[in-house]
Amino acid sequence: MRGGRHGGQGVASAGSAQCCASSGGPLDTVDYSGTGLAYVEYGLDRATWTRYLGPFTYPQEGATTLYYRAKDNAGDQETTKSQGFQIDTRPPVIDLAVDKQDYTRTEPFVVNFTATDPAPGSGLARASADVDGLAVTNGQAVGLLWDALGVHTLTVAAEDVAGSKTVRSITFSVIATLDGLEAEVRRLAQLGEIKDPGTVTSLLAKIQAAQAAVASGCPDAAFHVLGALLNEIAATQRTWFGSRITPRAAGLLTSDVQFVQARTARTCR
Ligand SMILES: [Ca+2]
Repeated sequence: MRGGRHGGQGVASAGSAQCCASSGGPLDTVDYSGTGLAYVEYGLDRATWTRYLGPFTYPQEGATTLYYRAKDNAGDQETTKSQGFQIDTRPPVIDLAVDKQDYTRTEPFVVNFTATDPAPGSGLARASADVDGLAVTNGQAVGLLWDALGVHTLTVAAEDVAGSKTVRSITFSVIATLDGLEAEVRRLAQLGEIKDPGTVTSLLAKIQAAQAAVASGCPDAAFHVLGALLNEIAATQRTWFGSRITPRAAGLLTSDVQFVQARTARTCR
């Protein structure tokens, strides 16, 4: 920022750096005396002065005031000026966490993060979050019913007033379990994705049979019951039974039953 009053002496002006991320600042000078500029000096108080030789670094963060003045070769010294600055050298801090690593489809994933700008800083300007690129808000319960099995990512981005940015991510997984399958069938029935009450009853019976087999220490039986469950789901997609489970629900159940089956040991103890 070049400026200053017009008088018979050297005049210095400070570069504007409100809420700057950088801790340096220029001082421009104009000599109106015709004798030439002797020097410009600056200080953080009105007592200690440093000759200005070029861009310099501020020693402190937060709100600070720069004092500066010029002197020409005629010995005229400018009245001390000052410029307020808000110096911010640290980016925002993001804390984020997941309640647990693995979620079944019917369990809500709750977005949980904090974003702050370390004091004394310029303050937090904005923060945003997304799960796999879809915007979410802090505290939001994100439904996972139709998400793919596997790893998903919560990403949080924050920016302070000075323009410093921080991005952090954390991952969680959507998995399938026997108990989760039972809840999933019930949820899909509530949503009308499984339309036939008899099909709901039959699917639940097989899942419960598999649960009983696992509970009795015989996962081999569970493996075969899950195979029968897959056959039943596939059968609903043939023309004759096509209306009993929507194709997308059938695809979801198939992938989840296969997921559980693959993790069910085939050796009966
Ligand atoms: Ca900051």
